Amino acid sequence: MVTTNNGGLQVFDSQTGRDLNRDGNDDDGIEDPLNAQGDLVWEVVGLGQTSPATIIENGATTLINSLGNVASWQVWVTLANGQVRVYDLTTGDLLANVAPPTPSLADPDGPYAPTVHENLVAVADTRASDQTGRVWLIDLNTATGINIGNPWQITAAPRLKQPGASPTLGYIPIQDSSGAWTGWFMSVPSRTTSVCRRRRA
Ligand SMILES: [Ca+2]
Ligand SMILES: [Ca+2]
Repeated sequence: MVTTNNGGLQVFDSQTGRDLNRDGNDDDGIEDPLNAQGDLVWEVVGLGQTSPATIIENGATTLINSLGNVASWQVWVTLANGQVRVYDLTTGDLLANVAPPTPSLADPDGPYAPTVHENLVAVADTRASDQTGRVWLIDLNTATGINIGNPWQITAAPRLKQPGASPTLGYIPIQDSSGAWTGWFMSVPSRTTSVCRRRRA
């Protein structure tokens, strides 16, 4: 079980009384107080405001943890500064830290969890430079920003307002009688009130 709060990320063993690493001690990872309600396995503190976590299993990942193993189980979170961090679910190792194409504006309702769709990860934020909504993409397998000569991003699009939640990606049927489901779509909920850059005193 993975939780996030204003300070960071916590990973608990979802079944208390289970010995995850079979070392004879049910209290896995971080040693918990005697009467602790849960079994905290690892945590990261000091992250600041953090999005909900996106947990994935990806056998095709190229990311390797500190034990030298393929890091198939991963925790993806977005930080308030727009960076996306990828952690190994089992060890807590930081596997990748992916910066947005250009700085993003802190959003009091955000940041929003990365959305995984097939081999892509989509991140919605507000661009700091012009305060417009943006979606940018990360390669799921390598945890590097998608670059097509320039970083792949939708931004400064009149219909793409400042986001109010994570994007949704999917397919829609193409109306050409082929029956193919090849139309790719992305939907991004807009916020009702704009995020404004804070004035410096
Ligand atoms: Ca345990
Ligand atoms: Ca523990």
